[in-house]
Amino acid sequence: MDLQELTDAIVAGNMNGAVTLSKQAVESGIEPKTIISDYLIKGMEIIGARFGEGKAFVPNLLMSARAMKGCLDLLKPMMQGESGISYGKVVIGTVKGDLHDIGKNLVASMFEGSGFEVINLGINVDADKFVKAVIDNDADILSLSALLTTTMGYMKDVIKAVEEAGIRNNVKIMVGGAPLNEAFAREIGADVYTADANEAVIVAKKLLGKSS
Ligand code: B1M
Repeated sequence: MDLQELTDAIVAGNMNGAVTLSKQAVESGIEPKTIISDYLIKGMEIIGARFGEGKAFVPNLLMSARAMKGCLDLLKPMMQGESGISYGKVVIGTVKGDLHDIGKNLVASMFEGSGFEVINLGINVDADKFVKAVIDNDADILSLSALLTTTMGYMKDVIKAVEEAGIRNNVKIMVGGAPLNEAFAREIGADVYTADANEAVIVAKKLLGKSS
């Protein structure tokens, strides 16, 4: 089958078409992870670039996001990890002021699918809520997401709140999102920056000493 059509359906915001094509791709033996990373994310990148060039608008982004979510809802249950395995607990959320959740949910799904327990706090999460969730769940990892240059700075406030709560040594802090990089992560005192969902899982296991 021609999976370019799936990318096109995401770009066009055609949820039913995208979900049908995702189903067909699974039935033809393509791994859910490959469908997401090679075709769905590509569609979001294309619509994002068009938005940046003034050739697409917020309603287009919303429709593409809805189509992407429909596909992720279908594919996520197919990526569950081996039962009984728990590599650790991850608290994850998109920081205050930021409503983007597709990438963050993808990271959460990959963590779940790889055998982590995930507490997903959603979007627009303030520092106190992150701290409370880490304490209440005795989390091993705090994972922060931001997609806006105007909200990424709030990650520093979250890390400060974690330090002030006296729990900084109990939890590894991972950050991610399109406008971030390693230098920024170092500057705000995070333990690590990862560029995508796959890398996040690999690095998380290393951070907790669960893989070489
Ligand atoms: Co927004 N938006 N948006 N948007 N939006 C961007 C981010 C933008 C780059 C578009 C552009 O101008 N080209 C731009 C930001 C510019 C900037 O900050 N410099 C932008 C803007 C400006 C805005 C608004 C201000 C627009 C407006 O209202 N005028 C507004 C802000 C709202 C707010 O948050 N307060 C806004 C709104 C929206 C929608 C609501 C319409 C919608 C979001 C819907 C939703 O998420 N439910 C939306 C969308 C869809 C986008 C784009 C097109 C796509 C984002 C996405 O889902 N990508 C985006 C352009 C782009 O990124 N190309 C854009 C796919 C996703 C899989 O990738 O999220 O990067 P990503 O996640 C990756 C990695 O970053 C990483 O792994 C993920 C998967 O591999 N990662 C992590 C992410 N979090 C991680 C955490 C980790 C590790 C890795 O922890 C360990």
